[in-house]
Amino acid sequence: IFAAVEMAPRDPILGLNEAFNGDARDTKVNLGVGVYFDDNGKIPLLAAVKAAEETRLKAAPPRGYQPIEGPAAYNTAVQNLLFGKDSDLLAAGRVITAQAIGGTGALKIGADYLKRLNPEAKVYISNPSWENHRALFEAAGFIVEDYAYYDAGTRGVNFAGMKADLNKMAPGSVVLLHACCHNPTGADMSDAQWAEVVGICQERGLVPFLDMAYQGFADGIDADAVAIRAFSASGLQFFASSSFSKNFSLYGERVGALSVVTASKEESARVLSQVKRVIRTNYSNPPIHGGALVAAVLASGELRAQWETELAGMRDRIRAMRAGLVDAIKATGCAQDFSFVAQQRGMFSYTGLTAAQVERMKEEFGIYAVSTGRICLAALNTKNLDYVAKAIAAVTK
Ligand code: PLP
Ligand code: TYF
Repeated sequence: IFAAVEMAPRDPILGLNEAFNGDARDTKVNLGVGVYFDDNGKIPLLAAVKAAEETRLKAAPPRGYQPIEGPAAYNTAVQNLLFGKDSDLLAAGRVITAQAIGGTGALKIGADYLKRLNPEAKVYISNPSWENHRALFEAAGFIVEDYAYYDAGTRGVNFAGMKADLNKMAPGSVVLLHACCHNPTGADMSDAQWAEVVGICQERGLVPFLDMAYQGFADGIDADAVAIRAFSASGLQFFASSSFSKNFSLYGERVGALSVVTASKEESARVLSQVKRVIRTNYSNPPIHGGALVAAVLASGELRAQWETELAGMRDRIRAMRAGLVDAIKATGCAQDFSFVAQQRGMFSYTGLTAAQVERMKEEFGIYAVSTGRICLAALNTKNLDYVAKAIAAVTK
């Protein structure tokens, strides 16, 4: 039965990890995958998470099935982070949330549900976007196209191009938007631009799907929710996927959520019933552990404050690495100006390095980046910063 099976292509980002792990050089640096490392190059276990975990281990709760949509305590905590705890939408019962298996699982549940809801719709993702966006929506049966987003000339958002593309979309089209910390470019829209996007979605009857994988990594928890809050204030209905992989450093626990904003409390009940049906036929109900830790941290005044401090620490360290990289490249005498790296937001930078330059970084220096020139700033630290800067200067000479 498997004789004719072809080898599937490797994930371009996760595949880099395998190559990196096989590299024997002790100076090697992995700027490929989007994971936050601390200054010692380790994935942190946040102290707030550790404390919640210790309490939970002591309590040794039984492991029954969870509700299909996950526990209310978790889902309410997610809603408060995304929409703000004083949100009118929440008070009106216009938001439903289901725990999901990471942000990826949330996108998958949302995509499957949208396919049932509106099978003929087209899905639009930014150009460029996270690779898996296209794959997830195509796997759900949609035709996926892209809208203009990144402007390599300004290293910012090609907003005129984006608006022109949004204005061409048929009513009912699904528009996937990165809520903050755009992956892979690091280029985000301004508040005023978000307001315009909301207006176009409203005028054209588009279905916004906001993907929030990095809340707290740009400016702060509420500041990074500006897109969600703008859509919330518009009266539109929309989807939001969210993830605690990055901001709780819980990657492998697979903790995320799908939220859907509906027109009314009554509509919410019907939509939730359908989302539950999608979940039931995928994996029945979500795992307990990671979500319980997040819910416990967010429910405790003390642990929440500790988490916010730790999150700010991650955010500040990435910012320091951005500034440090710009300075260190400049200090090599490199002719090219990299100051844009300090303006970009979140974990990533589209450096403008070509595929050939990325290849040289790997071959000559053992520094791994995505072939598109994307690097993860959160993998830089005070020990490897100068080495990476010298490599960039060398390959761009
Ligand atoms: N969406 C974007 C834009 C991402 O960068 C990621 C990265 O991991 C995800 C979703 C998926 O998050 P998770 O690892 O929680 O599945
Ligand atoms: O873009 C990244 O590096 C992260 C991690 O299939 C990731 O979002 C990358 C690829 C993938 C899953 C997660």
